[in-house]
Amino acid sequence: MSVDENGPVLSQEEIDVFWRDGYLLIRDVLTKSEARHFAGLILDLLPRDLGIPRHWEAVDGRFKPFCTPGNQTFDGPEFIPLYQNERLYRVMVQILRHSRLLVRDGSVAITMRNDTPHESELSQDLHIDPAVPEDVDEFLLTNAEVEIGGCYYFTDVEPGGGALHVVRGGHRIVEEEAAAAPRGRQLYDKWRNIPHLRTTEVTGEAGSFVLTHHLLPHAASHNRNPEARVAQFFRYARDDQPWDDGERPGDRPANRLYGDLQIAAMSTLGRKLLGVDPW
Ligand SMILES: O=C(O)CCC(=O)C(=O)O
Ligand SMILES: [Fe+2]
Repeated sequence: MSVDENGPVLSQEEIDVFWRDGYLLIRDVLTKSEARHFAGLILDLLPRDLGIPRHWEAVDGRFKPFCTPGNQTFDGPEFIPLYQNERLYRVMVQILRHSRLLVRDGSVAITMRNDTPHESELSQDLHIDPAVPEDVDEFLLTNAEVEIGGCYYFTDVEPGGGALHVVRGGHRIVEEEAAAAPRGRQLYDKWRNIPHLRTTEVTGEAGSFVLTHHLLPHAASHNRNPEARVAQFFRYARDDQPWDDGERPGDRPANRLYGDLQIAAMSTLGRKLLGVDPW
């Protein structure tokens, strides 16, 4: 990885590894102190009395705060720097070979230690979260369709510590199986439960970003360690992403309304990524 402030962030080898494996851990996207800061912001969402709001998810030690019922996007001014992180943007441009990008998601998760024995290390069904809506029958499998997502680790994520699990090279398996079947988007209960693939754990230090292809099968895992895992998810798409029609929750940021404080926190780049200004 380059340390040049304006040059490419990823080497050609890293880009190749991403396309081969469907994922890549990028270290030091944030400094340790930045990572600690954002971990603190998210941990502060937990009520002091640990009364977990009904509209949050809480499964197997994995807490998913919701900003308001039905809305998991945390995009208050304090979170805006993450959406417009220049290093991460440059990575996305290198991977997608397209500079006019839009960012969305911003959901967060806190995974606490959970000692309950389970047969699987996974705490979710193996799944994908593709850019293609569930009611569509076929993936287009074009470059413009590809979204790159993933998450920041704000805490050190060691083995057994609630890391994201992924299927190495699994995006290609999804592409091949979907292309070979009629209504390929609909396989495996819309790819919400993929039964036959084996996963790898993606550990990483605080301040890393785990980059994932939108067709990469993945799942959350149990945290057997004392340290909570704190993460936030983002997705970057080309501005001509064919499915991003603004009709679905969490869709195209152009349709979102931002308040003065959010807009004040946005950089020139952020205003474009968040759809406030046109590219
Ligand atoms: O928390 C994680 O590591 C993965 C979560 C995830 O994939 C999901 O909620 O869709
Ligand atoms: Fe997911």
